[in-house]
Amino acid sequence: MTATGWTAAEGTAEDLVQRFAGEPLMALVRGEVPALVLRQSFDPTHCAGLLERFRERGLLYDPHTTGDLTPRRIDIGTSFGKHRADRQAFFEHSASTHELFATLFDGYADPVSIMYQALSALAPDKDVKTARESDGSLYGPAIFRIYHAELGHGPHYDSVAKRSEAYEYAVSRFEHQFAGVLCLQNSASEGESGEAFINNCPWTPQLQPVLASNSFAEYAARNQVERVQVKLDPGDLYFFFSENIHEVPKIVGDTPRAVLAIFFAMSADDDEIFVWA
Ligand SMILES: O=C(O)CCC(=O)C(=O)O
Ligand SMILES: [Fe+2]
Repeated sequence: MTATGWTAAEGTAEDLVQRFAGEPLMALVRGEVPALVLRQSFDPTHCAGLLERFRERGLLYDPHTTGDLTPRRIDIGTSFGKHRADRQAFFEHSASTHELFATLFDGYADPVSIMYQALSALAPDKDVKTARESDGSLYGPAIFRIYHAELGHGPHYDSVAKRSEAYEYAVSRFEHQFAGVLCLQNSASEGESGEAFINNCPWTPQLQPVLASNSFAEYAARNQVERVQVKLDPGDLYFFFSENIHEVPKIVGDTPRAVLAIFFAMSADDDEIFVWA
């Protein structure tokens, strides 16, 4: 909380559409609120069930006891950022994710569909779809991420157009980029562990040296940048403008943080919203 009350907007998608005159996503871009939070969008018992399913299918492992023992994030899905350098391999990996997700949730509600439905409800005038190229190649639809101890994200922003400059990909055509995160499991530790902070500070080229020198915290303090932590329980979902500088404090303790994440992008004058991971 800050003196100016820059706080997340919570409610049903319909509440939020009403509150922001039909355009809650644009309210994020304009910095009116740091995040849109939709509580209990997904049944928490299904969150636990899905994690058990992943374990049974061998998709979860403890990086502290596997391989070279380097803690690393477990991704179930296709990360554009990780794979985009090799276009063909990226789309092949994405196709295998679509195949995996076709049966992975059997017996549970489909969390990917639930995220897409929530996003559609927040953008009633737009057509929300998995990002694709003109030849029909599909990007990965969403990604599960499991963060063990010591893992998080330092201050950064996400924008394919501005940060990655991946102009050879269709997702670069959009003006504004966002992220959505559904909490499946919190790390047990109290405090800052694993819960995201959003800064009221969209990236500009002037910020690049600040990020490059790892001095965003000092910059933010000097400039009294508003900063809000989004606290979630399993089943809660939040959306934010990923061009704002944001971070996920490192996980502390033995219980990993597990989420389902999407990136998406839109432009005011474009009928489509493209979603990927
Ligand atoms: O997991 C989150 O809450 C945010 C993740 C994030 O910032 C990212 O994946 O770039
Ligand atoms: Fe991010």
